[in-house]
Amino acid sequence: MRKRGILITGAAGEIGDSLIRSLVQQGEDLIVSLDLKPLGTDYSKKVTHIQGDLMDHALLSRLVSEYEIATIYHLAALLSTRAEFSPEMAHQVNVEGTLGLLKLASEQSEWRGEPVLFLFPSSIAAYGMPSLKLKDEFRRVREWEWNYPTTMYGCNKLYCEMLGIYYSQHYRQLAVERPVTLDFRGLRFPGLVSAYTVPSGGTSDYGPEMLHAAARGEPYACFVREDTAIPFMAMPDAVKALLMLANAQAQSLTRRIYNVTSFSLSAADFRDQVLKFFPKAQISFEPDLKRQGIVDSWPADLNDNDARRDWGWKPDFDLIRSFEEYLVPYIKQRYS
Ligand code: AKB
Repeated sequence: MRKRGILITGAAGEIGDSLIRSLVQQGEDLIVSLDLKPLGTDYSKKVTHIQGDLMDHALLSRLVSEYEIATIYHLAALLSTRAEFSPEMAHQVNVEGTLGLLKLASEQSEWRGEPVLFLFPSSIAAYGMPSLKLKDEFRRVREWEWNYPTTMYGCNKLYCEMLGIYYSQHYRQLAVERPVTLDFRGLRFPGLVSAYTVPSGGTSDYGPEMLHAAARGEPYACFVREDTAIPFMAMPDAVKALLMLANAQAQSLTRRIYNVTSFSLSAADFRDQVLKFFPKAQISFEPDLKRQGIVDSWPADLNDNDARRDWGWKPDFDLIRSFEEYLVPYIKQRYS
């Protein structure tokens, strides 16, 4: 008999680390994690880590021969800045990797006679505001607005959202018998900030980089202008959103892709928060015009009313609580 478990791809990344921690705390005892890298934390018998490539079809086949996968958290992705340096590779990982996993989840749904739950973190990068004037005018964007991404990563995320909806609702639509299809649910995240990990390869990274540099006592040159505004969220809320959406009743969902957010602020406001807790921090602004262009194309804020209405979404950490009760205490501990 196969063992029934949860699959987490990109498990050694920022979200993976916190998600596994929460799932283990909740008593999940069969988690299969997949990543090119080893896991940062040892979860002993709770997590079976496979160090390997998502694109390795033989590996995925072996995986499903051993495990009955009921839920997939597909976190593996090349983020926005890194993806611009190797767009075709980003497409391979972000799109083909997702497609392979959607196919696997579809087959598993049919085998089980029950939908595999497929959780997909998407991003503010799926939006593309055409100008700063419009960004300022239309601040809290809805899910269906301004879907004109300007980065490979954003294009990949938006397309994979559509693929997920296709595999959930229209897969094999011409077949005589409707197959049991997977249950795809996606979240458009703002920039995420963790107390434990520093992101790499993203363009919202200036926020967490500023904070971690201050905690380490290192100077930081921020690569965007002071007035640059995007939404952010503390990592525990990102994990909470994923788990809430995974546990939401299918009947209560009116969409498959939901915005979620916590607080929106400018890079100067972010600096001011950091200075409140690390008054000696040396933070300067040296905008990189190219990366600035990417952040300028992202909305200043997200409208997450649908998530609030459909499955009761509400962040635990607003700006003040994020810094006072999560980021600063744990970061201080980390670097002390
Ligand atoms: C990135 O900067 O690429 C990510 C994102 C906003 O999805 N953090």
